[in-house]
Amino acid sequence: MTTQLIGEPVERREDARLLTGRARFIDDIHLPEMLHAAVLRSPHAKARFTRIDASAALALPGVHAVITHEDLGSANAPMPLLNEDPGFIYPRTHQALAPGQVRFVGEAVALVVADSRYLAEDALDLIEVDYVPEPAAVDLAAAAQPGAPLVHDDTESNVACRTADNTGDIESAFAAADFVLREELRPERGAAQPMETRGVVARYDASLEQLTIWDTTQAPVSARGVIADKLGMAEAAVTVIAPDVGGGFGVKIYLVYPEEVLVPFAARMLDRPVKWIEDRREHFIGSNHERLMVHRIEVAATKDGRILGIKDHFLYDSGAYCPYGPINAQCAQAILPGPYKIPAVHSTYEAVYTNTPTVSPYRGAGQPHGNFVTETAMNHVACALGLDAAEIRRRNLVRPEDCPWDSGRIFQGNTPFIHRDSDYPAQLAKALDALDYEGVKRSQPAEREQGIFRGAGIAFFVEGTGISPYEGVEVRVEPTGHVHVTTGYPSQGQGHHTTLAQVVAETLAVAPEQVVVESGRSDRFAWGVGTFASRSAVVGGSAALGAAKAVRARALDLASDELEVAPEDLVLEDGAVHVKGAPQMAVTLGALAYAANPINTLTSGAEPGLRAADYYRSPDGAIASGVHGAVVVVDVATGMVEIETYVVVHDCGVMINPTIVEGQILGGTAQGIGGAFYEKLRFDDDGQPLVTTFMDYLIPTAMEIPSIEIHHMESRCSLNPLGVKGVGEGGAIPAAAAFAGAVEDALEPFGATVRAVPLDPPAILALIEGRAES
Ligand code: MCN
Repeated sequence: MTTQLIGEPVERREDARLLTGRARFIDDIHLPEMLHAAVLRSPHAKARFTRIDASAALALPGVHAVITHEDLGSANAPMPLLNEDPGFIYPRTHQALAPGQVRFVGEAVALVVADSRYLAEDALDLIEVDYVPEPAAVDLAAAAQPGAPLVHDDTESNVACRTADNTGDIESAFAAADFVLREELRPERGAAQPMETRGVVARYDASLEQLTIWDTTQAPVSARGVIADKLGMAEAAVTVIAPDVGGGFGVKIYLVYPEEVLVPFAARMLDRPVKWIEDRREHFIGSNHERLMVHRIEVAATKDGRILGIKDHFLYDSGAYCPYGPINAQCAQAILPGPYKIPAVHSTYEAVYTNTPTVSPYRGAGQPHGNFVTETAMNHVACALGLDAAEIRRRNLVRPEDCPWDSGRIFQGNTPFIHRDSDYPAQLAKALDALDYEGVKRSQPAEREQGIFRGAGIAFFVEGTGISPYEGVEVRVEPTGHVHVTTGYPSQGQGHHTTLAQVVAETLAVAPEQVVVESGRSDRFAWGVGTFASRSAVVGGSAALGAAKAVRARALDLASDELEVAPEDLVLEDGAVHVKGAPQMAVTLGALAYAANPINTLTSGAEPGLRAADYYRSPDGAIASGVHGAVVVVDVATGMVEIETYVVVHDCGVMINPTIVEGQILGGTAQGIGGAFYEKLRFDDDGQPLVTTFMDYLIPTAMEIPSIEIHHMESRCSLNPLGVKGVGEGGAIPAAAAFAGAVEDALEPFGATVRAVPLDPPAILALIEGRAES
């Protein structure tokens, strides 16, 4: 029997190890003779220095090296720019160690290597740097102004990039409008904060001239290329391994952080293994941030609520460097029209350097921002026109009969944003029903008289997933009958090994337990890009399917020779090829793999083994979509919010594993709620971070996250052979808009208008008291 596995809630094979403490994270790696590193970080947001005096640190017994920019030579060349943008004016990337000028508090200035981390930290205190502080550009809007202190002195302005994306006739749209909404909307700065901080262990084998790096990266194959280049080594001499990684959420795909060059550099220099583990404070200041944007949006509408056009000009805080390109701004811009048929959308972003940590994607990569803007503006237009928030959405949605509907927008990876394979009106109906939206609305007048302020909010989302470039997967049957699956993209908790095994096991008709999956080691699979942008199910899953199908075809060919029966008369079941109607005439996959390596008779040019690799790229990606709905009760005396009901209607196409999909939705939604209600990074006017611990950065725990009701709508994606759309970020994208909409609805008697998230209790009290900034 061929067992169906795709679509089944197969238990995650990763969990037994993870839940019983047998996983191996970077800090679990202990190598003989290993030394420990600590990073000296800038205490200033902007300063120059000419001298680093490390003599006292080096004199400390147990200190092996203090590495500064002068020691690095060509290893300190600027890091690569990962994404181009047509509007770039001043692309600037970071260097491993600041060469005489620092641009944010936390920037790496020197690396100390010592017998222990304690000693290394002590040595940091003994290093003297003759910093001369300079005025810093911290506030986003101020930094964008002419005359602001420059983050990069060789530029004439902090505007790194200015890019427009214009679709449709905007002048006619606004000329025909009965009503124009104008306002400023602001999603604030946050950060991913994975449970495991970053870390690197490196070992140089001088006899083999081989460098091995264990790295909490989301992209080991890509990281290998950059590290080899920086260290002047052949890629073949460098292996990057991403072992168990305790969450990435985008922050671990920087390509590459300073420590990913510095620690291998030190290991090779000292010929001793070196470990560096980021502590939480370092993570707050030395790892990337996300989210802050200021959107000035104008929405043209008819009086019956048809949206005719959107103009949006927004500032995007890039932080001190822009190594990832302004990707978050690109994504925010691409998804501005959401799932709506908006004839004209003109938007321009300005990516602005500030003297704050670099900004790169965090779950959703700009999509939560763009989504918050559009969905919040929808609420405000509805309110101004006296329409219901659900009704205005219903009137503007792209309908199945309109599809394929080209929004005209271009998403990350140069992917056209074309709506297809989804039913937005059905999603809305499902969400409203699950939320009892009408019931909440009906009971509001009586409740308000009793001082109960309950509100309902809904927010659509569309999620660009499965983007280019490619991923590859190799499938190899062993003579033991086991199937070995390898790929270059690693998992940070997404359960890739389980879902890859499902796809391959079903295609080859073997038990999933027979499938051994390895990922995230550049020495096992040398090609690929990385885990980000909710792409692995589409790109990696399809490659796995392609490779497994090729192996199946080869197995049938080999069995045809072995059994002397035509391939069309054969069938693959239970790990063996049978003759149709004569199951006793069979040969196992293991036996075929053995026979496929005829040691004595293999001819030149023939390829041994029962194996295949496939590489898959999806030029149009896949658009996942859905609706979040929240019912909240606001305590108007304290500003506290209780989320009574939280509903997610979600369409990620065929679900390879519904349990994993649910986990992804829950995790994403929890992070979205964090950004909506709790989490905000703040700096003082000099660029000193005011939030560097979990005492100040309030990540919601399981206690704060409400129970989340999930409804799946499984519309097969027509663009890839598995029929899947990604799911990794969808939960995080609309949560802020749904939460904000619900709070605004609850506070309607106070005339509250939400224009920024997070909406923490002080912000909610300000709304109630009419003190919120407009
Ligand atoms: N899946 C499925 N059926 C689908 C779609 C996906 O069963 N129709 C499964 C996939 O096989 C995979 C998981 O769901 O096991 C997520 O798939 P996908 O949406 O393709 O996302 P990626 O695997 O590319 O992971 C990246 C995505 C992103 S961009 C962030 S950020 C994020 C996320 O995944 N970071 C995570 N989820 C995370 N989950 C954990 N635990 N840790 C992170 O760091």
